[in-house]
Amino acid sequence: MTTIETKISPCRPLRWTVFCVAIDNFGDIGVCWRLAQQLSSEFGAQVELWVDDWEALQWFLKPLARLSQDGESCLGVILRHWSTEDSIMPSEVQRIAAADVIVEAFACELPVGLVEAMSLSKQPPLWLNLEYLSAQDWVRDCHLLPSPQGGGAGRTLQKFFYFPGFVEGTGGLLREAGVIMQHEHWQQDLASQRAALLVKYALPPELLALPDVLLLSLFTYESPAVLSLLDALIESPLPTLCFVPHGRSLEEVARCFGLSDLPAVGSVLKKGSLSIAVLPFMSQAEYDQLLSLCDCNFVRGEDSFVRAQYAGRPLVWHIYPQTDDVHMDKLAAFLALYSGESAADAALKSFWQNWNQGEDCRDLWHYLRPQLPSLQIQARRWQQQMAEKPDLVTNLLAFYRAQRESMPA
Ligand code: TRH
Repeated sequence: MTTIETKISPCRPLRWTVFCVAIDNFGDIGVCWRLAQQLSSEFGAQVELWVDDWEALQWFLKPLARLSQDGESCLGVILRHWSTEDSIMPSEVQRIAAADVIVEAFACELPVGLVEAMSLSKQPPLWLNLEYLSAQDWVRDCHLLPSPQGGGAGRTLQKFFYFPGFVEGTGGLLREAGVIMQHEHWQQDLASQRAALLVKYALPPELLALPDVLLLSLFTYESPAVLSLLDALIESPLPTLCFVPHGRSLEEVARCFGLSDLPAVGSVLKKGSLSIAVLPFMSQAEYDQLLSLCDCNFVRGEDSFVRAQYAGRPLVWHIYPQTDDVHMDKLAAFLALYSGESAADAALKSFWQNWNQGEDCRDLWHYLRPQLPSLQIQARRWQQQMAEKPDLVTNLLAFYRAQRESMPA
């Protein structure tokens, strides 16, 4: 464990407070929960994570069998419940204002009273706005830009924009130490790891019996494109086993199989060449393992998208849809970094385009599937490339140190 030294007190652990508002789905909390755990477990920081959507947080804790009450600690992180409307208790405000670093995730806006207390503090915390991930060029220009904030009665504070990213000049990606080694370990003996996965989720071992069965994981938003993929898998002459964790993709599965209710966790559905196994919402570590063991992963949003890259497997990204198709520019920016000019790349690009425009992907899947071995090599190359870059927390801590050193003693 590395303890980051500070000018203030060289031996004490740093105090971090992370504020998160869940806009929707799981990604906002997923990212903050990951960040908080890494700060605590790898850098010995004291971390408080304030989350507005307590129920959404429990989805992450349930697989760890650790449902938490406000103020309890889980995996070294103190979990707190807040709401943007209610102010935080004055006694809490003073304590939080004395943190070393305060992160407002995804521009969630700190309580006014806290900002005031920070501006009055002798040494205000480093204040960061952790932004959404994008591969677009402008990210480099905006990363670490300061934004002066009036502190009411106190001094003007600087808030810094912190942009994650894939290239130098950005904040990097969240990546715990050892995550790539972990994938290598899982992938060393694929057959037995896959068999153990079925046992773990009480699924019939015959699901793996068909020769050359292709393993997929499906974690997407609802879309007619998902339905067209399922149709393609059904009609294909080659067998597929598709794992669907609890979530929105099950809507399309139910539609495809003509079910009036969503299939329950543990269900196995079969049609044509397709078998579907419904999994529970797993812990983040268990989900990583699933990504590692599948031949191709359909992922979405931000965090599952990054985790699929660490798994070193071909992936299809269902990007979070935004108004005016802004997300399509984001998609193109990532593809420009990730893919090249080969036939496999062309198949991947066409698939991602149609997938994200909700178009029919049936024929495109039949074109993509034979390209998976080439895409596997490329995915592995990209995994190694990402693994060589400093991770987001390491970069954050370097920025913290630089800021503190630049301050008058
Ligand atoms: O859930 P997402 O769609 O999240 C987000 C949010 O919608 C957010 O508002 C939006 O801005 C952002 O996307 C771009 O997808 P994401 O980011 O992949 O988050 C899912 C999290 O859930 C991630 O941390 C992985 C985790 N997860 C598990 O822990 N267990 C599971 O079984 C599964 C399927 C996922």
